[in-house]
Amino acid sequence: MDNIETNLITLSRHVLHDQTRHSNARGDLTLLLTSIQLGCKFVASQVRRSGLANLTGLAGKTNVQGEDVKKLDVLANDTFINSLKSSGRVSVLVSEENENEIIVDSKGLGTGKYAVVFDPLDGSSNIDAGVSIGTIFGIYHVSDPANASKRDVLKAGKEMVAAGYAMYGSSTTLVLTTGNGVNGYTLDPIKIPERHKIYSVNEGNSLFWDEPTKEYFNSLKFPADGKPYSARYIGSMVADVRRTLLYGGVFAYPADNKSKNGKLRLLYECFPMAMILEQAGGKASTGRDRILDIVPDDIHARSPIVLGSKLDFQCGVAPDMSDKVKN
Ligand code: P6P
Repeated sequence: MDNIETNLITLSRHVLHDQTRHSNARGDLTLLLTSIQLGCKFVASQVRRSGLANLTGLAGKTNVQGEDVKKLDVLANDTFINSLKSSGRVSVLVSEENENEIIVDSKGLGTGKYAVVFDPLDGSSNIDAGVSIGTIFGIYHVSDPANASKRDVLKAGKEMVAAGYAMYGSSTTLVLTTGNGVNGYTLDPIKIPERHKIYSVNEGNSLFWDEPTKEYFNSLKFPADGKPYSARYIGSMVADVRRTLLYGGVFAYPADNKSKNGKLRLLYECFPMAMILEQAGGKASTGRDRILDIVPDDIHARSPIVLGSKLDFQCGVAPDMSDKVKN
């Protein structure tokens, strides 16, 4: 019989162990993360069944972003809202699928001491193509649950206490940081490689890019050393960021003259991924400023984003872009 590990370290056990570092830890974050994990497991099972259970295709609705909402989107959103509410540990929820924040009355249920911002099914436009899609989430502490409001999430990304994503692909992986490094669901510590010649951006937008952005990507495609970067772009942020986290390189969704602030949402796409990348030893910038220093002015605010390996930020970039990206 192989020497099979029987001392199983689950996500809950790992986080509980990690959380006991904090003297006032009472297991609230562990319980909250367990409710998120439960939601991810259920959504993963539905994504796997989606072709069979007629869960793909449009649900005949559009979300606050005006995007066609697919049935799995609705199911994922409802699943996470219900799972988070029943944890009794949240008092504010912000979802990409809901125009307004959701204030939760946790009285009698629990402490309500957290706010969760999430994209329940990121990359959902790829569902029918079988591309890996996922859930992205960030967690803020709520100082006064009895008077919770969106002000509890309109705070700099660096004030998040935890962030993570689940990717629903050939297998389901959950990657999480509570500000003490990054761990995968199998709890293998994740560190992004210092460098890898891969760039990941939607070149179809290059017509609309400003000059520094064009120069930056040209410096990767036509480098002085004659060894260009490889292009990899899936169009599902969770899948593109996961590849960047595991292999290295850079992922970007720059601003352009079509989308002045880029396309990706600051609170529940850029912040969680920025926190994960920094905790894994990488960087995350708007192209000018550190993403996690930004204070959002709206729960659905957008931001340009460049994230990835430290050294790929500095190699051969355009002069003015290098000033922007280096921080
Ligand atoms: P584009 C998916 O729709 C998404 O929100 C992210 O997952 C992804 O990174 C981005 O949009 C892709 O956008 O314009 O390249 O199709």
